[in-house]
Amino acid sequence: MPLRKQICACPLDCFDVCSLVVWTDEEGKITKLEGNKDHPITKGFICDKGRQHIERMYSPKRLKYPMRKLDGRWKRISWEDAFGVITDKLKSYWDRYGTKSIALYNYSGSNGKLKNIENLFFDFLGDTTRFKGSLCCGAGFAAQSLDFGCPRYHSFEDLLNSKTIVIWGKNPAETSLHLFAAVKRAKALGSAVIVIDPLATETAGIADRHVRPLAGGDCALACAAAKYIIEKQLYDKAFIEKHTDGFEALYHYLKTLDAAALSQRCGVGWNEIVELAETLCNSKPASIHIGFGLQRCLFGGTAVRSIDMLAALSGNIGIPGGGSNYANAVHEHLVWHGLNFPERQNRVLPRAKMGKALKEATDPPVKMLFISRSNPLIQNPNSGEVLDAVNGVEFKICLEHFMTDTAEQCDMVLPITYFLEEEDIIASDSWNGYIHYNVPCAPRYHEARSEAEIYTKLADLLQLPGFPMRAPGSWIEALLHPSVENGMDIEALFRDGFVRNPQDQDIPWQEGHFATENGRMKLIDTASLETCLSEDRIKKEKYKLLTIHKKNSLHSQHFLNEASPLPLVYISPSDAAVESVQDGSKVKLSNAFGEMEALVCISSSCQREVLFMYEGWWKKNGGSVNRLTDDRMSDIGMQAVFNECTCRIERL
Ligand SMILES: Nc1nc2c(c(=O)[nH]1)N[C@H]1C(S)=C(S)[C@@H](COP(=O)(O)OP(=O)(O)OC[C@H]3O[C@@H](n4cnc5c(=O)[nH]c(N)nc54)[C@H](O)[C@@H]3O)O[C@H]1N2
Ligand SMILES: Nc1nc2c(c(=O)[nH]1)N[C@H]1C(S)=C(S)[C@@H](COP(=O)(O)OP(=O)(O)OC[C@H]3O[C@@H](n4cnc5c(=O)[nH]c(N)nc54)[C@H](O)[C@@H]3O)O[C@H]1N2
Ligand code: SF4
Ligand SMILES: [Mo]
Repeated sequence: MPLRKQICACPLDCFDVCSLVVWTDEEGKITKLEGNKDHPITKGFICDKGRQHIERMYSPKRLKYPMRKLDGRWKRISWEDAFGVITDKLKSYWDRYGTKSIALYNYSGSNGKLKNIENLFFDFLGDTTRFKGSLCCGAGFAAQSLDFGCPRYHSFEDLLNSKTIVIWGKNPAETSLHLFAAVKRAKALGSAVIVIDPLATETAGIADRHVRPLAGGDCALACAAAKYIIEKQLYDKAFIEKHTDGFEALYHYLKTLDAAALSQRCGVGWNEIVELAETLCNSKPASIHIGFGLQRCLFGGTAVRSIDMLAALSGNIGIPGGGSNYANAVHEHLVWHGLNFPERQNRVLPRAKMGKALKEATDPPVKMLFISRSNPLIQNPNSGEVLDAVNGVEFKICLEHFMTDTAEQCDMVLPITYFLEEEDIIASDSWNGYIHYNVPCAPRYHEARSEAEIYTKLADLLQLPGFPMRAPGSWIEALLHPSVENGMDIEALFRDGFVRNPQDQDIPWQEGHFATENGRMKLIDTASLETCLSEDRIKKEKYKLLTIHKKNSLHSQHFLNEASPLPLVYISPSDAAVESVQDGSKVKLSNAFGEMEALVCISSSCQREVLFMYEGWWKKNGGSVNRLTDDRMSDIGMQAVFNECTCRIERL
């Protein structure tokens, strides 16, 4: 019999940030979890990953105790011993090699804001080694920060005002179910849906028009459409004049570009380009929804900026039902209040080059590595090199729920509480403009502890100078203080479990004032366009390999129970014939970074010479797709370029 009902939010790094209703029985066990009907975005439904939370939380595979690897075997240890070993190691490496021999690698395993205590601890520890840059959305974030001052997303409700909805390099049918539901609702009410994606995704399945550019062809496509708009004098003169900088140069530059060359470069016929341009200008308002997939390439920043330019020229910025929607940077106030941070000269390594960077960091070498909220051996580019580099570090600690491939390579694992066992604030800059409050709903699983407890304890044992000692509850207060100052209704947050961030707006930039230095939108410069458009696009290997996100897993997390003996690779019917492979054929994929085995799935979603795989596969299923991915970085934003990957395919 369900007894207690509480409201929590899903902390997975997903656009939707669902509000959950959680039921706990007399023994304190969670028995039921469902989508909150009262939350304006969740609207009472959640995805399979959300529904699996109870199963994962009580999974026998969950880490129960701190463990240490000794002579290659895992041995249970007490928390006291774990803290003893960690503080001894910290002091010893610190004395022998300096604080920069100690590194923190953390990423996106949870949207819990209190989890950032990891960073806080390291800030007070000393000048250490940290990672910077993005595996996720960095190029586009940097792009919109240049263009608008910061990325902002139109509200969920405002989508219904769009006459045209353009979903560009985004696959919400798999990655954002609530956005997808809203798009379907808008379509039922009469909006036209255009999907721009090299793959025939499930999202493209509902489109009125599916434009299929070559991967990496978005800048050429946007420039081609912009050229048409300029030459036909269709652009929004009033908006351009009043609110933007940089038009004059663009106007002349776009005119000089050759239409046929642009069309060839993006792989989209001129008629289709014209149709896109006409629709954006004549079937307004048009909202563009730019995905994170399309900016994971060398010119990812330029691609997003060129789409922003197109949205501006067509007059779709700052109007109801419009927007060049990418991310929603409204939660920057969720940071600690009243702390005097020490000035730091950390050694900063690029996240996208984790393997190389760790190997090259020799003065001093990294001797001790904390890994938290992440699975870099699976998720980071060029994962073969990441494995080598991580193995080269003397002492590695992983804070986890499960024995992932990364945890398995470490010397100590610490069991972390599940979100339903801890207090936290949940918010994400990717879309949802609400702030959510989580209360502990159930007792902890075995000996799991939260990051807040672990790092506070370590700071105490080390007597870290200046580290602010607080009880977990008062961390939340410090975290919320700046938002309260900013107008957030804290009573509503604690009462309902969520509250809209006052920074979140239905129609960003409606008043014509941008967050840039001079308040005007900055149109992309012609030099950036020229560099991107003149890039040599010769493929290193025959097949382009896109590695995309899967509906039923958040990255590697839900591959925990995956049964397939090998990862699946999707190939077009015509390429399958060329390579003499059938459904289920075992193949080897290879390139200069590495090789892996996979099983073939023939799929008409693929274009000729474009393969796709889902990211997230574990070693037990044949290993990470990132053994093949490129560890260079995008033009801006230090973004990993997973989708630059090309490979050969060979039947085994
Ligand atoms: N179920 C589920 N949901 C998730 C996630 C998950 O792992 N699983 N991850 C979350 C996270 S962290 C993120 S970052 C987001 C990602 O969300 P999305 O951006 O929606 O997802 P991706 O799969 O990265 O890529 C989207 C699309 O980009 C297309 N694409 C690739 N290259 C190009 C290109 O050059 N041009 C164009 N036009 N399209 C291209 C791919 O074919 C793919 O269909 O999803 C979030 N939501
Ligand atoms: N080839 C390819 N690779 C990609 C991508 C791609 O599109 N293609 N996408 C990239 C993107 S967009 C992203 S965001 C990254 C994601 O990269 P990661 O963040 O490394 O990915 P996850 O697999 O989600 O790993 C998170 C881990 O954190 C653990 N975890 C969950 N909650 C907590 C917690 O509260 N505390 C602690 N300590 N741990 C917790 C989970 O069990 C899980 O093992 O992957 C990137 N990798
Ligand atoms: S993974 Fe995303 S869609 Fe699923 S419950 Fe969590 S926030 Fe909602
Ligand atoms: Mo991401």
